[in-house]
Amino acid sequence: RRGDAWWRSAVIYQVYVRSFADGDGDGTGDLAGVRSRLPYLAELGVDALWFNPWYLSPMKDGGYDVADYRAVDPAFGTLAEAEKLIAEARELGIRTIVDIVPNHVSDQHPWFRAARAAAPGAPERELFHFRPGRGERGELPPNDWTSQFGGPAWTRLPDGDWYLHLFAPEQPDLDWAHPAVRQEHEDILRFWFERGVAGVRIDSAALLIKDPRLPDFTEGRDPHPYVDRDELHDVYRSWRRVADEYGGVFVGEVWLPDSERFARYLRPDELHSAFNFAFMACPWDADRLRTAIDDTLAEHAPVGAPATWVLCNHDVTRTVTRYGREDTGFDFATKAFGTPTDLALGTRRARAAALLSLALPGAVYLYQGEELGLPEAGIPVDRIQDPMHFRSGGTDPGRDGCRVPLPWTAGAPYAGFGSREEPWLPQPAGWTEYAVDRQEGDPGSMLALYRRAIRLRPVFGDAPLTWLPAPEGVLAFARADGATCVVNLSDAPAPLPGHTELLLASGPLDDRGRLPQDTAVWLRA
Ligand code: TEU
Repeated sequence: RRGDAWWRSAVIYQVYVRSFADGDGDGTGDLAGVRSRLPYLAELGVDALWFNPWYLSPMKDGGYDVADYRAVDPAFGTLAEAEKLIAEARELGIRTIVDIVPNHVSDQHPWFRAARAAAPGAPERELFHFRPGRGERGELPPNDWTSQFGGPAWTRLPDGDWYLHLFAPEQPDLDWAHPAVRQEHEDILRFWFERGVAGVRIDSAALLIKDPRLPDFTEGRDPHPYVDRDELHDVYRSWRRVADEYGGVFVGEVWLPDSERFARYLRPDELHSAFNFAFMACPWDADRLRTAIDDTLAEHAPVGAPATWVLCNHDVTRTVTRYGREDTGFDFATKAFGTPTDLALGTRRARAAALLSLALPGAVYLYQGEELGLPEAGIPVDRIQDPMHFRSGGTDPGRDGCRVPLPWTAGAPYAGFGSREEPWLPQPAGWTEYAVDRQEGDPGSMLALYRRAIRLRPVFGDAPLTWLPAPEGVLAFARADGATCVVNLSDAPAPLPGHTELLLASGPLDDRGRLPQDTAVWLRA
């Protein structure tokens, strides 16, 4: 791998710390748990770990409500332990990416506590978006914006002022027009780069800047009052200067349907990379996937940024469940709640999708449990923790189903998550089937497939992708030295090119050596 450009083709494993491994047995995953499982991650062959927020937090949104960006939450461990973890991972050749949440803080952050305690109009309130309400007595929110979790994006304090929160009320939005907000975040970046982190994921990266007039959304969306504002680029240019001092890299959570607007963030003086949500949301359909891949490569090439390939994360329905449904794409608006899923079908497709994404040029993000083929778990209503569920008035099950503690050891209590106490989210019946120790002993397991694929992936080199002629419904492309990936999404078995070596297959070929439906192979000329 090219030394300082490791991120251009890395396999990056997302660790949702709360649910990865529990080192102290209290029912919540922690840094001790991660440290104990570093050999597992090294064996899997990943290049870097992206940790969801591990900072001090009241956990109203799984740690995306940060009370202190320079402290590790005691439920997870200590700062000293985080430093040890970063160093130990590095010893194994694994880099660390932390998750910075710049759009909002926790309502328990000292800045918001001070703002709340101050009077309307006080300078402490200028770090946030405080406004008087509308209506005769100010009883109506200042504008019509709604929270991403449902309901109004405004909450009123007893003194009559309202404050803005694009997410939960416990996550007040910062005012990025304030110089102290900018300075603070550059200091936070330095703080973590000084501790050896190699990269930073930027949460909700396109939402930070608001139109200072805070106009009603219905006044018109162009330019949008808080999504993808031009002033953001100025923020990321100065962040980039900080990152460059340390050789650090950014991956932005930039949700934008417009690919030209998206690519504007990926510039040599801004973000190194951003998540490819278009690929994640793409249905399991050959034409749609090919278009998504072509569009991705076309939008990244002119700016010189590597593509990223994402199949799932801690916010969306797990891949095998999604692919087992009739509507296989991910739609934030509907999420296809409750549609029946065929897990055998979903698993077959997820195995093929794993080989597809790992063969594409760019970096691959892998969400913990994806390598085990975990399905979305049903969470009993009285155990749901996600604020999205509560803010939707209970109509949305929320995102906990993809955040269930991992199964490590089939015979152990709580599937070896490590707990004496019951895990913070219940593991469904049958979870032990997916346990790491079981899959390690099974060459046909999802884990075995991921291990082999990640190890073999360098055969594709840095070469660009060339599409090969293929029957309808079949994706076939070549990369370096004749390394080829073929995925069959049609219902007819696909003949494979002759004179090739079969490197890896996501499932068995048929008795005539053809590639069955929902199966992928890697070949070498
Ligand atoms: O998500 C931002 C984001 O785009 C969400 O609004 C997304 O639409 C939502 O999760 C739908 O499922 C990031 C984090 O990934 C998420 O976990 C946090 O809840 C959110 O920011 C607030 O920090």
